Amino acid sequence: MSAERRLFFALSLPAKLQKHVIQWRADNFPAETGRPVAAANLHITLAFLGEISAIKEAALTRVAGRIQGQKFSLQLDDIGHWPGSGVVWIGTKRAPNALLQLASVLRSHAARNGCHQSTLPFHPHVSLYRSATRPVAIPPATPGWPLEATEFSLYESLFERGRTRYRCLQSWPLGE
Ligand code: 3AM
Repeated sequence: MSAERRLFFALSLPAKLQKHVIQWRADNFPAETGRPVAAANLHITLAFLGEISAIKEAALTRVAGRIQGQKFSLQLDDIGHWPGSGVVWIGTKRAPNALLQLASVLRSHAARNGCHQSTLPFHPHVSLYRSATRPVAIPPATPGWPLEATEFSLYESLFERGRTRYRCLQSWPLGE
């Protein structure tokens, strides 16, 4: 029997940037804001696949390996709160085309392989808090950290001992 795994494609944040973000979050939000996302779990989701079979996973892994995405850089200079989903996030005011194209191609391949895709437009973001359903005082700006994306990855989402952990299964380089 092949177990299904909960998977998603994402961009990771370098460890140094994770530390900066976590420190800034601690300095700018009260502890009761919501459930803080662990430093190692900070990422930008490109396409959520859901619980999928090994066969679908293999198909999507093959597709990912054929994508000829380009490297890009962005500024993490935007911030917001979505009370409906309870997410406080940082993002970018100017999403590079290469990022939008990469997400679009991954999401359309995911949909073609039967992974339901949200009808909401793609809004690249790093979730900082979850379960933030009460009003949140949003700081006026982030420090505007730069993020260089040179690869994208497939992650497995695991729930172990009451905690969510993301395990990187495979990464693919982005070209010039
Ligand atoms: O960290 P973010 O918010 O970018 O919200 C979940 C997280 O993205 C999202 O997948 C990422 C890894 O868990 N996610 C979880 N369930 C989802 C669903 N049913 C979902 N995205 C869309 N539909």
